[in-house]
Amino acid sequence: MDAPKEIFLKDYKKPDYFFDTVDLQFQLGEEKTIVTSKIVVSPGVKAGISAPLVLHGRDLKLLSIKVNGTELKSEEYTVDSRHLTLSTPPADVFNLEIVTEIYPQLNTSLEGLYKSTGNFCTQCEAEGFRKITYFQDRPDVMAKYTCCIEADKTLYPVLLSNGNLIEQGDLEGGKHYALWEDPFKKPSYLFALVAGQLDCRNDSFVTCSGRNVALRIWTPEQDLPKTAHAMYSLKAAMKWDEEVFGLEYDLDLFNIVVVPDFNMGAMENKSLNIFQSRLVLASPETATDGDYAAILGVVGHEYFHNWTGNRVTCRDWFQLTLKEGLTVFRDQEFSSDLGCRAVKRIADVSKLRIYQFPQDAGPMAHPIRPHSYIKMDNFYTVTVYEKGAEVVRMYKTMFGASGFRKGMDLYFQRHDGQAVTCEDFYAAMCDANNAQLPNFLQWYSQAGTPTVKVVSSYDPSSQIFSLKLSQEIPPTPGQPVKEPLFIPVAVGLVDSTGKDMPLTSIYSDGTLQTLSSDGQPVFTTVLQFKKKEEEFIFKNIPERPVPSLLRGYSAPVRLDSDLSESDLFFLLANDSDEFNRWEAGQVLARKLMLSLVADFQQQKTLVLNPKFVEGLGSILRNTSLDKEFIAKAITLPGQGEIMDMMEVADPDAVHAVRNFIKKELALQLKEDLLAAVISNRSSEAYMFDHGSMARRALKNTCLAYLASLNEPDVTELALHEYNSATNMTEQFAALAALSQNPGQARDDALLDFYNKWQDEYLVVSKWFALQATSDIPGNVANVEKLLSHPAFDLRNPNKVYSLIGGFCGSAVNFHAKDGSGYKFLGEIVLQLDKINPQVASRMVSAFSRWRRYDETRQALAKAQLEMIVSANGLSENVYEIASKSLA
Ligand code: 0A1
Ligand code: ZN
Repeated sequence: MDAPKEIFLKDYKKPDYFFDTVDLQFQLGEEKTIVTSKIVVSPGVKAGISAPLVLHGRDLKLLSIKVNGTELKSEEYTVDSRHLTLSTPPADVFNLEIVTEIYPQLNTSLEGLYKSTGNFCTQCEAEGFRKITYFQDRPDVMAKYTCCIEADKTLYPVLLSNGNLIEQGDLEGGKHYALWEDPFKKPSYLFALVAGQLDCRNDSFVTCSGRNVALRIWTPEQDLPKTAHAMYSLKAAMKWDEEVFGLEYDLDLFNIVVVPDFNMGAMENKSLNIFQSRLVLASPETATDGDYAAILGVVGHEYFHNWTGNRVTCRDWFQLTLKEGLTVFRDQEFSSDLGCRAVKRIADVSKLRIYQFPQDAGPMAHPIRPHSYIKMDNFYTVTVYEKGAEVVRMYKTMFGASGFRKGMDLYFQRHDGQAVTCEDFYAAMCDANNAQLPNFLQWYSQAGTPTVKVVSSYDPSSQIFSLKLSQEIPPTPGQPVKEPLFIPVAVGLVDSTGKDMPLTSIYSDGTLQTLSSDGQPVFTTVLQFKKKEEEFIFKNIPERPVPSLLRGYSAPVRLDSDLSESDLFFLLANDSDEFNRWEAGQVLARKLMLSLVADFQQQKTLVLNPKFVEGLGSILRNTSLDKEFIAKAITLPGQGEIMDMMEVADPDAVHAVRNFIKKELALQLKEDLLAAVISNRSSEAYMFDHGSMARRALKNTCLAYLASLNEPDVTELALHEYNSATNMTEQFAALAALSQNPGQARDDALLDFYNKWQDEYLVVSKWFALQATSDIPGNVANVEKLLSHPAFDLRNPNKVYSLIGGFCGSAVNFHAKDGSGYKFLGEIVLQLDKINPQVASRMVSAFSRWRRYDETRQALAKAQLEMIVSANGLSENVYEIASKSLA
């Protein structure tokens, strides 16, 4: 390995040269592919000084290089393993022509041009274009592209690239070609090419200005019936973006291609999105409600990138959250508008807590805009994406829907066709609203989850209610000291009957703010909390309220309030803010679980607080509540969330306690749970609508509780649900219920399921994941066995994420005290790294929190990390994660 080099945001420099047009020609072959790239280069501001032109390139064989038609002499350029440098390029606009040879059929990294099930496809974000040809492979170099593809006509009947098809025809020797032209300037990471045997679902969309857009989803013929939901999602996304943001699609063609082998979820290449199969293909029989929802969200996400990412892109990769945070925010809003807002918000916040909070508290903690990286691929993180989306959401919370829209309009007006920074987005938002958000930009540069502490007091004689807020941001690697952040805290005050009190004014920081200017009472107000400590005073409050704090989760912080247990039960039963109603239950559950964990560690007998059982029972029986909300409200916080709150994470104790509570609830609420399962059966055909999904969610959650009892009547019930299910959502939930407990019923069900679905590789992936995540004792051996199952393939990322990624998510088995889980992962990471560094690096991340555990586990995990960093020929991807984890 060349010495890994760290790249810093502060070192950003504008490119010395710009590329006006890029004409690419691909001669695709079985042994080799020849790429000819003709670029019109114009010198930047330094014109005349003629700085060297440095092009990126990796794993390329250079065949020829010409400037203005003349082959360069060997002393006019240098080539090393990463660059091609022209020492003295012409001072004026010139033509550069480079011919390279590449070997896509050998490319298992799935980056650049590679083959997936016999078809050619590309993945260029972040820095994959340099594996296709020598180029200034950076997002601030935007050019107009044409792409001519030549290939065997029988093997590769379909030839696709970005933009419009200009010309196609036959060539000698059974070959054919297609010429594509993209009229929009784009950075190289948005380039794409696909060639192969594919069929398509055809549809169309008429845009708000009346233009007809052809929509095509490409996949092998047998999967076409499974593309209906993705097509529905695409059309819904196109319409939504017009209605909510006034953004219209800008070409006459939009393609989505499905590939089984793909490192990430999907990619927003201009007019040629590429998706991994799981995020497009669905039928009621083979995909769950979760899959359907993911498809809607991701199809939306990639489509929304057309404006937020493609038309306006990032100046450099440090700005990634500019496009990703914003686009995640947009897809979250899209899914909320099409489904149920409260339930979606709960799901998104849960994801943030389960995955992002631990990252932000560990060795890989980084701001949503990192300051440095070794491999950019390692920074497509939950921090950049999900915390980034929370930062965008805060603008909307501050400026309201119409103020946010004004900010977006100004952003496009100013920056269409440009590569810009997070400051540009901030400026558009503030300028459009004639406002400033002091300390807000700190969210972009400071890592770590802030804790907001709230102390409340009420004085009946003056009818004043006060909230004292303070904020604390823990130190993170490289950032020992933190500045205060601007934190919008949405607050409502609930009276003793459970109603929101009207809020007339707030007093803070020496100023009085009158609420409700148009005479309408205000029930939720947003406190602008921007100092280390601040007090907010509410006047004319006739009785002591229960404050409902951080409504809708208005900022990505940990809240530490002085609400009592009875306040929380009161909010669980009454809060008008559905998110906070759920949250009250979660806070109670977290407190309860932590105190039971302490009891468990001291070998005390575990006893469940009857008020908690009663609280959840009354939610379960409350027929006026949304069923999916009920399902979420009765679900306990995950094991990871609790471990994350402990001084020393104890997976065995957390596992035991969570199981104890589950069982106890199932025992005490058995009648209600049974009733919910039975009354939520349905013989209707599968529908992807909120009502049906909510029904299934509640039924499946209740069945999972019941299964924890491991009683014959419940096993009977689960078996009945399994056999009578007509859709994967219910069938898989029943299988999961049956497989909770080791034994014959489990083994039989798993075998039956595999036999039924062995020809559906996406379903087989679920089957892998279910077994991998299992908490049954000694599961390491099972997972090891599954590695050599004929359906498993280390080269397919989706299968790796299901089996190995799934395993790393299981608290008890991955963290097995004998170190067998760690050893298993250590060995696999090294094997994977030879095949696909990006995937290996995602897997090695499971070790990064090793310091959170007891000494025995620490030593075992550390040994694996040390073994990994010292391995020969390690990729930069894995090196970065492993070495930072050890630092
Ligand atoms: N931009 C895509 C995700 C993506 C990122 C990196 C990739 O390769 C390293 C591939 C895809 C999105 O946000 O959907
Ligand atoms: Zn994205």
